[in-house]
Amino acid sequence: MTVTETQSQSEYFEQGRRRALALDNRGPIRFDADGRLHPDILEAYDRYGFFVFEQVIDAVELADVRAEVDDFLARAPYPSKHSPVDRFGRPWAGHDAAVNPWLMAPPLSDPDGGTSHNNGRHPVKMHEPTPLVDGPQDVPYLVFGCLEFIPAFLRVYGHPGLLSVAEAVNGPDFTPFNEALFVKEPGLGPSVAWHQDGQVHWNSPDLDGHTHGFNFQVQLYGSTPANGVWVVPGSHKWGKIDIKALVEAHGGSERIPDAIPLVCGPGDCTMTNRQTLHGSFANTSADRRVTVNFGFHKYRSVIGQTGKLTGEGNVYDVDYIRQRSRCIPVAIDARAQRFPSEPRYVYRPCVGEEDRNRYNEETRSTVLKNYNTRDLAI
Ligand SMILES: O=C(O)CCC(=O)C(=O)O
Repeated sequence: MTVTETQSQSEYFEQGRRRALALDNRGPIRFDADGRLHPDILEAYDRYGFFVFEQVIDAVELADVRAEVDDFLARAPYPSKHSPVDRFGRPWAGHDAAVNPWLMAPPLSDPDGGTSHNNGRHPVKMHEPTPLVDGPQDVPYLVFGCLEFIPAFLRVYGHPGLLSVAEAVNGPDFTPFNEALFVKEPGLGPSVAWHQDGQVHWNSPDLDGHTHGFNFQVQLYGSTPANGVWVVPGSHKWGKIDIKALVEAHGGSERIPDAIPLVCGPGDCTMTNRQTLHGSFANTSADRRVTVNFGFHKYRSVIGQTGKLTGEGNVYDVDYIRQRSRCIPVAIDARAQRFPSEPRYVYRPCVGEEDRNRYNEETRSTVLKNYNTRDLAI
């Protein structure tokens, strides 16, 4: 990258930050007098396709989650994705799981842009800066199966405020999607090329701005223009976008002019519509980003569908969805065991099944073990 390119990148980042902070789509999770999610939040989310919830996770819980996540990340394959061991010579975590937890790529690379991965949804390659430090051959950028492997992640998943938001947006019978960590270590973190997440409903006559669900991203260290996700506001209502043509229309630059970065402090949580055009740059900054990422769907968007992406080929019938959704009450119970005085969220589809869905040895084996072979990816 030349000096001029670097300068214009920092200008782009700074302008993005100013535009992000000027939007009226951030604040705490708020409810109205009837206990419903505040309509201003729903309206702003519907308009922009994303919302930044501030200070969702407090400092005590954040310390818990950071420690457990770091323990887990230390057990990644090292120094390359082909290594049978972690950096301490132990077999890497999850080596016997049904789904390999570790998606790894060379530092600052773009593993998906311009490839056919994920059904070709990342058509344009991002700039791949040269790393300034000697790092391992591959670094983890996406980690799957986190409800099983990281109990503190499971407890965040059972957060009553976030689950109430999911209900307000997707209805009381909302379902899981999948759960992962996004990891962008300073000077190493790979990029995620521009894409829309949705796969199955683009040509459906019932498609609306919310058909493919949304992702929550809880930020453990915050998120900046340099290491965070960028979103084109309102693009969740544009249908399937010709991303290649859009980038070409901007002179082939990956710095899409209308995009806005998700600027967050530690403990903030964004909600981003999966139909938005979004992506993130290779992290050449000095700031770490580690994101607890989990999504939710409307029941009617998943029932009867055949899985794409992580649930590839699976048929989402009533029993499949029911079993996968049990992760929600198990997470609620795990959270209640750690924070007994906090109000519990009541997940309507599993009311009456509380005993069966306690967080204990049995559900760790019957609900959480390899639970992500049943992702609801659409
Ligand atoms: O966190 C990131 O960098 C990318 C997130 C993303 O693209 C996604 O969740 O689809």
